[in-house]
Amino acid sequence: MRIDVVSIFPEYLAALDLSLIGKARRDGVLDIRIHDLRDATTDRHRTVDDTPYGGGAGMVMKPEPWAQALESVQASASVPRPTLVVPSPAGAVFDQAMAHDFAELDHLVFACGRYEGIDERAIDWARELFDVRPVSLGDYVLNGGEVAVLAMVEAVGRLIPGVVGNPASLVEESHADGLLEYPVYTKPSSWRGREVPEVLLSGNHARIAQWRRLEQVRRTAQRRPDLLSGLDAPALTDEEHAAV
Ligand code: 6GU
Repeated sequence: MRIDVVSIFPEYLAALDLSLIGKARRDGVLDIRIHDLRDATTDRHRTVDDTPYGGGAGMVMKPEPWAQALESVQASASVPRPTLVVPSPAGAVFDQAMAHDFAELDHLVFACGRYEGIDERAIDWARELFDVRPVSLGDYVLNGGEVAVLAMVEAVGRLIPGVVGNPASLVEESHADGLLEYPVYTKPSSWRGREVPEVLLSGNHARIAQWRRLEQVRRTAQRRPDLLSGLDAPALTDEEHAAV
């Protein structure tokens, strides 16, 4: 999979050299290219922003550096119309389903805005070359798209075959089945007066699976009731229903 990130803070994306994503890059599984938006400017000061028409606080990113940077990425694209993700608190909320959708694509491009955002004409213009997707991490405000890109590249990248060593670990995790993950424990079985739940020491795999599933339902009802109402009714057994 090819991923391009355009940013005025390319150093922010250095974290993509680390851990499983970094290994996948070195192995050639992920082709991640980081670009400095200022390289697409032509003036002496490498200007990327200006004051907003209509007034108001803050600065707006000028459209031309974005057009130059995105045109140059598109010229070497691996598909005719790559997907352009524009991180923004005004976007559709990113979730595991969207991560799976993005993981199916051959080429993802991220345009990291800063300040009050990117001149809307640059976003509209980009629709000629890209499938444009404004995407938000959730209902809070970050200073720019870089941290959101780190989160999205990790969420998408780990779904690409060859990035996560053991694909089974993708199956039993939060959101894989619409529920939160069950609690986990490791040795010692008794620690500072706290015991590992007895069922997990029983060796009875059917009982363990049943317990874990019940804990998933309990935890989801407690912490994320919004997720339970989205589940199909038959997804819960009578006992699981009784637990919530
Ligand atoms: Cl994707 N970008 C910015 N700037 N702020 C955010 C966000 C994205 N998601 C939540 N807040």
